[in-house]
Amino acid sequence: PQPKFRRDYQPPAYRIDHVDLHVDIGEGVTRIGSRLSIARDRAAAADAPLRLDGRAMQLQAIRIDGEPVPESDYSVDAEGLTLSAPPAAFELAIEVDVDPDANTALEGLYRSGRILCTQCEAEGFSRITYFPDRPDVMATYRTRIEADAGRYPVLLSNGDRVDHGTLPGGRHFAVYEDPFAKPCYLFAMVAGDLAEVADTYRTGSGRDVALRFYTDHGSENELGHALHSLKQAMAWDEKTYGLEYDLDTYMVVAVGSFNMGAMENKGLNIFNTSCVLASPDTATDGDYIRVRDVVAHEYFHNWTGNRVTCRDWFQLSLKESLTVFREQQFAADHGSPGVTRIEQVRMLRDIQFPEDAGPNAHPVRPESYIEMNNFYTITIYEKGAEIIRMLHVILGHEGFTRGVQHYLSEHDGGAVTIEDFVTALEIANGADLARFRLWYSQAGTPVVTVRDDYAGGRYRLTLSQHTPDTPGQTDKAPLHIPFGLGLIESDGRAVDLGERSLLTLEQPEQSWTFEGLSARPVPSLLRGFSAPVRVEYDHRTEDLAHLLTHDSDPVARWEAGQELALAAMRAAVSAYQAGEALPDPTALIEAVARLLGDPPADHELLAEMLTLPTERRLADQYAQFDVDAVVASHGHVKRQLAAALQTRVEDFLTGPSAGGYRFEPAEVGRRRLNAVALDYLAAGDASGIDALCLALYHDADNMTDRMAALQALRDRPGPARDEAMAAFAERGRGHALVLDKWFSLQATSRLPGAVARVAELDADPRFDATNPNRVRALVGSFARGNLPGFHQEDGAGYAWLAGHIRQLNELNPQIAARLVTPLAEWAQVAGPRGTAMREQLAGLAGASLSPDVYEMVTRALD
Ligand code: DPP
Ligand code: ZN
Repeated sequence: PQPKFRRDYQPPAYRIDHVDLHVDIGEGVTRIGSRLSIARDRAAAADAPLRLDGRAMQLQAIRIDGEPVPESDYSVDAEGLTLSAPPAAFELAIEVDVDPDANTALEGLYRSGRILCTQCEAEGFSRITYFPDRPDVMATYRTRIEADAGRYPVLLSNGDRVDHGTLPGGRHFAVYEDPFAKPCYLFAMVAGDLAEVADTYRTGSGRDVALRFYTDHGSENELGHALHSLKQAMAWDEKTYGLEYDLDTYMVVAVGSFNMGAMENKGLNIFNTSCVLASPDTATDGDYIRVRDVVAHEYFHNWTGNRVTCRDWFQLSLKESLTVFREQQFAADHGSPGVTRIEQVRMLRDIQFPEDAGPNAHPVRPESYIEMNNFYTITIYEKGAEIIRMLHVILGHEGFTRGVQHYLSEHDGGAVTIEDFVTALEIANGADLARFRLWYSQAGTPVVTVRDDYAGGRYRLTLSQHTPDTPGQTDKAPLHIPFGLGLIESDGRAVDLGERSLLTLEQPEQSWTFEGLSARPVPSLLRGFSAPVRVEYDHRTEDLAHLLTHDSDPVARWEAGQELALAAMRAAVSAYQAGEALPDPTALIEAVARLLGDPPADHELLAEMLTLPTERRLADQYAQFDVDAVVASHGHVKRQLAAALQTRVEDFLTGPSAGGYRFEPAEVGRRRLNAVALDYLAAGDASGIDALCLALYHDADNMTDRMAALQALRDRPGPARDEAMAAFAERGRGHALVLDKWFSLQATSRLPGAVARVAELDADPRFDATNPNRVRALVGSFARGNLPGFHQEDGAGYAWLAGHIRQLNELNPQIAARLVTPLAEWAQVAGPRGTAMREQLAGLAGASLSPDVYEMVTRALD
């Protein structure tokens, strides 16, 4: 497979202004007829060929202006069809057959259970018909779907339904028109026997929008939260950005087999059930939050992505990062802003920083790709959103909002670039973002090193920056880094820094001096996590304890606790490697005890502050990490802290809420703190903990409490665990998302024999390799969430994962490619384990691979 390069972009030689689709769903085969209104671009040569992408389809007929095209005028290969010299303006009619039942890649038209549905981003439309599958070809669509009325009573596509009726032979049809020109990746259609839940939203300008949500019969009572969230998102976008919805109908369909979380198809979102269904009995608070935010995310795409889309896929972050940032703003407005931010930072550090330090490091605007699906990464999405957040900080809320509005009005209906976006912000603000642009082109996490000294009332702070080399990129330039700063005095009060609470670091090194201080202040660094960088500073332990008690910035305050814990864990790692007894984390225990003496009022924030850094973050402290030392040290610190805190955390245990489950911040905080308490009590092996968890499991009236009990029991062999797990498996009968949670608990359990256990689950009749959620629950959870299991010393975990990659390479290359990542970290894993991981990759490289897996494997071996 050959890479595509950003620098090779050429505008399309032919425009397609309108697409008329006829989808005739049959038994097995589906016939798709398209009529395309095509015109040659004025800039193109008169003899320019027209290339149409198309895969996994059988061409049945091809006509130009009604006349069959002679075979000499076109050619077909495995990737598409070329018309050698078409007229300047014409109508092209094509008929193809596709087989949705045989489509396990879940791109194009495919079957999920009893539903036929589509997924076209990034390049799935070329599995539906021959078409230039690129986002800068924008057309209006009219779609007619015809199917058996009994099996497929509901027929949906983008836009408004303009016609429908019955046909002979028990069949029926529906016709949809989408008046907005769109790229083909936003095309969608659905056919199935679906339950509908409907509502109405009145826009700010007084238009009524029909909201229609669809799901399999039996789960319609799990749509209320998503519907409510959609209305919140619609109102929020009007209030915050002045953006209204533009069609008369907004449809959402839940499907059980879906590669992504959800898809923002114009007027017809298709969702993974895991991101739309929620009921107290089946979804945790975390799931409720995810559903709310993904529903909002897809809705926000209607402007940032659909009305203004991407010119080419190198610009993917243009729509994703801006939409993720809008989603983050929305989430902060509907929950605890501090906790929302902390969760983002945790994910960035645990997943994006390692990606940026490994073989898959790539700029937020990549220069090349082999398979675009491999670039739906945490770097494009979340690091991209951090870039947008920095723009928000630099330009200020009003300036940023004005800039986004200018961008949308300037480019409405267009397919544009990241450069167009940054330019629009510059114009709307009279700003110069020349250096800032480097964030889009340089990969790797910058390191900001902090030095300070205090003498005679003057405090001097020096920041220097360096971005490490990444594959294909060396000698990076200094970036424009907004650096949030606080200075805390010994009595806990913050020095008023005025404008210098946000420093601008643009040079390799810069210093700032603060005068008139009576004593050395404690620096609160990178407040709000104002830039996606690593901070290196020789923190004094007493400073961190001071910040943990006094910092008014929730992120910096939380971070102080994380740093204290990491320092304790690193000390344990050193002792472990030297063969010495692991030291007690005394400073950490004292600081946490002080925190509990004067805890923040926000229970969710307190729970967050009591949650230790993950093993993955500890591992990320080392260029190469020692698995055994990391696992032992993390466990040691946690057990020690748990033993010391036992009586304190018992106060946080709460029974079931009065009046049933409510998804609201105070209740979420209460349940979260309860879960943290159980976790510590289990880690400290508190007496009676098993019985306590089992009772909570049985008494719980919601999934959050139930999961808290199960998680606390997960690594504790005995009758309580057996009983709770068996009862939970029973609950999973007939509810796929609940069963996924059961699989995930098994996969992440630290009990001995982890690989044998997951291997047994492969053969479990409830495991289904064609369902991405089930694969993520078993294979993904094990490889990403079970450090000691995956890294089992004999290498069996690596071999097991490689086996799944081989199988999925055939079934669903997109999912297979994602599973390569844990093995691709081989260079970061010390000792024979790293070598064994590499051997599995080398073994995969010898097989016949899909482009998706090939790209991931070869990059990891480079
Ligand atoms: N559906 C995915 C998302 O919204 C890809 N666009 O991020
Ligand atoms: Zn998105």
